[in-house]
Amino acid sequence: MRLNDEFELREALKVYLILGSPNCKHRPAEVLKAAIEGGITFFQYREKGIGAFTGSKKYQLAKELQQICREHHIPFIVNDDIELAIALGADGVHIGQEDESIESVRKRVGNKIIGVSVHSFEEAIKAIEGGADYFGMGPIFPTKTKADAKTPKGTTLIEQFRNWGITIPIVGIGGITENNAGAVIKAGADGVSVITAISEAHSPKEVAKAIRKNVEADL
Ligand code: TZP
Ligand code: MG
Repeated sequence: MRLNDEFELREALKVYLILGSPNCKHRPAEVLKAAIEGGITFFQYREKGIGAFTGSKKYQLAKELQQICREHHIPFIVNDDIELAIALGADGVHIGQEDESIESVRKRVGNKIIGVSVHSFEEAIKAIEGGADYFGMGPIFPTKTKADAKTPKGTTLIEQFRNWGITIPIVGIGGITENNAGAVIKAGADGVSVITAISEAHSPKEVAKAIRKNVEADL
């Protein structure tokens, strides 16, 4: 799948699940399948944290999750690991400010999706000039999932970006649940990125469904 049309990408970003083996109480494949049934629209494989897989275990899990995404026409992208994304023929990558430059990643992945985490106006301009396809912005709310996460900033920066005329697709991230997803969309985001609200849910399907409903209601 290749999603380079900005409007298609914007649509696809509505309910954006991120996970890797450290985030799941149940098998990641089962969580992903349930979340797809519930209505997620985008998936990022992010293998980070205590006990994170490396090497062939990481590759095998990525491949399994990619296959599930393919069967359901859900874009599959990889966090940070550009080599893995290329080896798998993933739909794209998501990178942070500490990773390789966007220009250099673009040379390696061609016209695949490149998502970039941004936290300020300066980072945003640089990322747009570098050719980012969408922004991840957060943490919006407090999160325990990312050890080195910055202080939660709420939805203000997203609102400011929209007021400044920045139109690039944006997903909010950090502490997002079915109860606060609507506020992120109202602020101007095109979608919400969620890890634990879905990955640790008793029913990933029901939570994904509720988030999708609340996102659609405020779009
Ligand atoms: N980047 C900013 S916050 C975050 C990442 C990867 C973690 C989000 O996880 P959760 O469980 O949805 O708060
Ligand atoms: Mg990174």
